[in-house]
Amino acid sequence: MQSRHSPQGGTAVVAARHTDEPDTTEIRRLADAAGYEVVAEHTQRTPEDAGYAMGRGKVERVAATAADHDADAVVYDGGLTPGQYSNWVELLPPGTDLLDRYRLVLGIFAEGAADRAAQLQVELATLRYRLPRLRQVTEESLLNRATEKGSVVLDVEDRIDRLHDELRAVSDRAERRRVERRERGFDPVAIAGYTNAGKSTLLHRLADDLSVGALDEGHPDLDETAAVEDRLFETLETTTRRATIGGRRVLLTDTVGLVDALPHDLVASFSATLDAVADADVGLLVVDASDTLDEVREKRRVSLAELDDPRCELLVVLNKCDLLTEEELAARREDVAELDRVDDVLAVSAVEGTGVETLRDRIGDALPGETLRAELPNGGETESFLAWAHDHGTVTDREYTGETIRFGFEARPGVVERARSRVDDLREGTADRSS
Ligand SMILES: Nc1nc2c(ncn2[C@@H]2O[C@H](COP(=O)(O)OP(=O)(O)OP(=O)(O)O)[C@@H](O)[C@H]2O)c(=O)[nH]1
Ligand SMILES: [Mg+2]
Repeated sequence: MQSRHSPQGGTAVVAARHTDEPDTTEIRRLADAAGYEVVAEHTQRTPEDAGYAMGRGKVERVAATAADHDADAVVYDGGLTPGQYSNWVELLPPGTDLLDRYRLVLGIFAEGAADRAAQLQVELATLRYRLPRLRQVTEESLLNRATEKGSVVLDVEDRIDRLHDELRAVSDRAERRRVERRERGFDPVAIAGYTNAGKSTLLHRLADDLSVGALDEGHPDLDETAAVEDRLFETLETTTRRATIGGRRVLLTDTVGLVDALPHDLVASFSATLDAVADADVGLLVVDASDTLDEVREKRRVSLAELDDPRCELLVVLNKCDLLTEEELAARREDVAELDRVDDVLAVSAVEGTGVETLRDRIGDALPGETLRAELPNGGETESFLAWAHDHGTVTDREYTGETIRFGFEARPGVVERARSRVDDLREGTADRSS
């Protein structure tokens, strides 16, 4: 498939500092997702020059490599302060773009964010990133000579305020939508996890084939597609699809992936992911189990930290188990099972379908439910109530006795409460008529 992110394009030199073994896999993949071809890399063990985040000599070598390759960009695997940033730029060949991890990811999101909320969030994150840098420049120039630069800072601050307001309106609308869907008997289930863990693939596995179009028209997050691609940040908006699990109607939300070493406010800006998890009855934390045990641990730690202790039932899904031996899988299971916050661990292969039925059952068990048993007079009103019940939960053990219909009804607690009051009305109706 052609990249859905129009590439920023060009070639890049990667620079990374490390404490143990150099591992540039993730930063290279991020560069790739941003549309860069990595032509060279430089890594350096700990010693650093505070002015550069790496040794100055190393930065000079990076600059020389960039010049040799005529590279379009230099990518640094970490965050650069405004001061470090300008020190690097001074050493790099003129015209070379300098991207730290944060800018790189912002670039990917800026290219790929298609819906209004995601665009607002990207703009907000970008401005938040720029503001302290802008303030610094402004202060320096104000010291040197009186300028009008101060107004640029004010403009940015204003824009940030307005973005906040707009985003609040967007998230209020999303909140209303969630409440409405709950009232209609849908159980929200969120799929979250590190980028490229297989969230979208799992969504496809679990979701109904039915189009969601008829469900609630005009709700932009309802979608039949969620692209699957072996590229970081393939999914840049939350996507919601319908599923039927244990007879219950579920809305599954596929979220934007998480990634390590990003300032917390960037992650927080992509609040739709966090809101979806915060609101869910069940959260699936998808982990790429084909990573090494250390990576699994680290990515899971990052994910749990970012999700900020959700109140939902949390199931860890060890995905891609088709790529693992029994022992490798056992080691990963054991590791996750020790975590307090996790309610259960399940191994699946979203691609092959292994373990998916067990996962469905487990999700079904985790959905908060209540059962109501009732007996109502056989008749049109009862039939129409049962049609409603069927749309909002599961009707079980339906039994016709001639005069009456006996049945069970399972659904979310709030829905069962409403069913109970309708049942009472229908009974009272009979009582009125029979008296
Ligand atoms: N072998 C194997 N590959 C898988 C499995 N599940 C997903 N993949 C592959 O992993 C890659 C990422 O899958 P996605 O579903 O796009 O992952 P994601 O978590 O949605 O990723 P982002 O949207 O980028 O955060 C794709 O190449 C999938 O085909 C699995 O069970 N086994
Ligand atoms: Mg995805």
